[in-house]
Amino acid sequence: MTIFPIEKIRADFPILKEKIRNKPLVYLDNAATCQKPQVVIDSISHLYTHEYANVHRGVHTLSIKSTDRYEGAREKVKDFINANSTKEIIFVRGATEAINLIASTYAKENIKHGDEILITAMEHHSNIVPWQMFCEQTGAVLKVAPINLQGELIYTEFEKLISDKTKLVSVVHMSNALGTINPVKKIIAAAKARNIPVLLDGAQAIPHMTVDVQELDCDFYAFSGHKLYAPSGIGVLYGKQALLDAMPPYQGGGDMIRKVTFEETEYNALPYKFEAGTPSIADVVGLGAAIDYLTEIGMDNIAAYEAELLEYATEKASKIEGLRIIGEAKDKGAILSFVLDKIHPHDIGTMLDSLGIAVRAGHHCAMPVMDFFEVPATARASFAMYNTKAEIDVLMDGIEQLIEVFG
Ligand code: 7TS
Repeated sequence: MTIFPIEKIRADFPILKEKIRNKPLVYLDNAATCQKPQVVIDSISHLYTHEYANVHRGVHTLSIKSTDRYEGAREKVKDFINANSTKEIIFVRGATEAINLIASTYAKENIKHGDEILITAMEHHSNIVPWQMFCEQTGAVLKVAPINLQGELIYTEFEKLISDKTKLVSVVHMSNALGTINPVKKIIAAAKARNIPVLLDGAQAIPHMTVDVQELDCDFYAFSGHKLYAPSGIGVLYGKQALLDAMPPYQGGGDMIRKVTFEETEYNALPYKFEAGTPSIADVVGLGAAIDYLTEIGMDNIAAYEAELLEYATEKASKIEGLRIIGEAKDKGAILSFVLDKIHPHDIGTMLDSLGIAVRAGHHCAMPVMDFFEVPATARASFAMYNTKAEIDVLMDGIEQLIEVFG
């Protein structure tokens, strides 16, 4: 077994040296967004210092350099998720925009009144609300596959909900509120058997495991850069080329056209057809740098290390009296959502902050999950590859202190 280079990795993230309230920062809010390694910060600074200009527009040296960097990052994303072609990699603002893009292009073209869109009960709001809006506008129907008390999809119920009316399956790969990793291969196979396209919301899965879109055989895959050690404001929509080719454009403007007259406009080829306007150039370059960094460490190594962290945290948390873990799926990523008897999650969050520990307290943009578990909110510790067992000890000691004082 390779030894995970945790000390080196920690040293690569400057913010981890910060003190919060005079305590060493223990950053456990990685599901909301994770911190950035120096190489990512430097890549942005380098671009702005030496190579910055607009992309796809100029013949001048800086524009060529900037375009090379930008398109080079697209190549890196393609390799990272094993897409077939860079034409299948669309840069967007994040997972939210990727899903909204599908709702306003693919869905608009292919899903009509009475047709059904199938999601699960553990979705983030960004994979619920765009479909509700779409259904309101078109008369399509949103179907929701239920979960069990462990926070797992009840697969048999999911299967029963697939019918000839289903025109899109859109499910989360890994839940942000529960940590559950869905049986996406099974889901995709079941949908494929009826020729139904599948969109995976990979916002949480992407930083924690190897994602191979060809092996998965999903039709669309959405993720955000900022949860993948890359800048905020950039994300990716992967789509199979044939589907993307057939879809109408998303936004109109510069770069997405080949020819414009007042009578008609001819759209650009993929992937530019979906990238209207000046993109977030430096953030794309930062995403490329993050991918290089992660590739060097190896996603499988990261997954193995984080599995150890989760196991350690779960074992310790299970021993704390009055602590209830929300989300106990067999297949689970590095997220520990919990509630404490008598202490509101927001108070947990505030009090842990006074110890230098950052966790998220709230509904995690998954209010239906909170309703299902009959809790107003949870406290959530979400781990990244730079976290350690020693930090988990600090968290657990902090929780014990809270219980002692307020429980
Ligand atoms: N899907 C999932 C599963 C998510 O966890 C999130 C963000 C999104 C979609 C939306 O991503 P965005 O980058 O477009 O905002 N999740 C969280 C979270 O758990 N806490 O803050 C944001």
